[in-house]
Amino acid sequence: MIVIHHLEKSRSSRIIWALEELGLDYKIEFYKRSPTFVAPPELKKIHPLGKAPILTDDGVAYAESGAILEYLRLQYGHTQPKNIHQYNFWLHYAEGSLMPLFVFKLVLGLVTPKVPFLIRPVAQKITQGIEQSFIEPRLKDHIEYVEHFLGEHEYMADEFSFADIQMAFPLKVLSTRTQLDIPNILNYLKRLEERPAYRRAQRHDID
Ligand SMILES: N[C@@H](CCC(=O)N[C@@H](CS)C(=O)NCC(=O)O)C(=O)O
Repeated sequence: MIVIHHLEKSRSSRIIWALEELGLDYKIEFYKRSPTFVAPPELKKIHPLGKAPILTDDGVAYAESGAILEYLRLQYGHTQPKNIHQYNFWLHYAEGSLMPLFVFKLVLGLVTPKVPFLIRPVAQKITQGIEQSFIEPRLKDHIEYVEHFLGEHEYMADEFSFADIQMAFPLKVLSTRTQLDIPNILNYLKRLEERPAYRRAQRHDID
C-alpha cells in the first residue's frame, strides 16, 4: 500500500501529482503545519528527517522529493525519459539550486519581525543588504536561464516527465512574484496545470 504523508502547503503535492500521472492507488495522510509553519513532530515517526514529502510503500519510508519521484518512476513507471541528461539536470537543479534561494529569502524575511522592536531597523538593513547583494543577483541569473530554456523547449526533458513535476514547484513560487516578466515560464506552468493528472491531484485539496 502506498501512503503519501502530505504536509499542507508543501512539496508533497509533487508526489500526489506523480501518483496520479502513474494511475496508482494510494492513500493520503494529511499533516498540518505548526503556527511557526514547521512540520509537526509526528512526521519524524515516519522518517527521522520529519520533512515533507515522505512516501511509504509496503512499510518502507522514502524521503526527498526527487528521490521519491525516481523511486516511483523506476518501480511503477518503467519509463525512460526522452532526454535523460536534461531529465537528471532539472530533477537535481530544482532542489539543489533554485529552491535554496527561495528558502534563504523566506528565512531572511522572518528575521526582522522576530528581533526586539528597537533593533528592527538594523536587522532590516542587514537582511535587505543580504537579499539585494546575494540572493537577488543569483535569482536573476536563474530566472533568465530557465525563462530562456522554456522559450526553446516545451518540457524539461523534450517530453513530459517527472522533471516537470519537480520544476513546477519552484516555478510556481516564482510566478507569485508578479512584477516579473516571465511569459515562457507562465505558459509552461499553464500547460502543466492543464494535465488531467494535475487536476485530479488538486481535487484532494492539497494546498
Ligand atoms: N529537498 C527536500 C526538502 C524537504 C522540505 O524541506 N520540506 C518542507 C516542506 S515543502 C518541510 O517539511 N518543511 C517543514 C519543516 O522544515 O519543518 C525535498 O525536496 O523533499
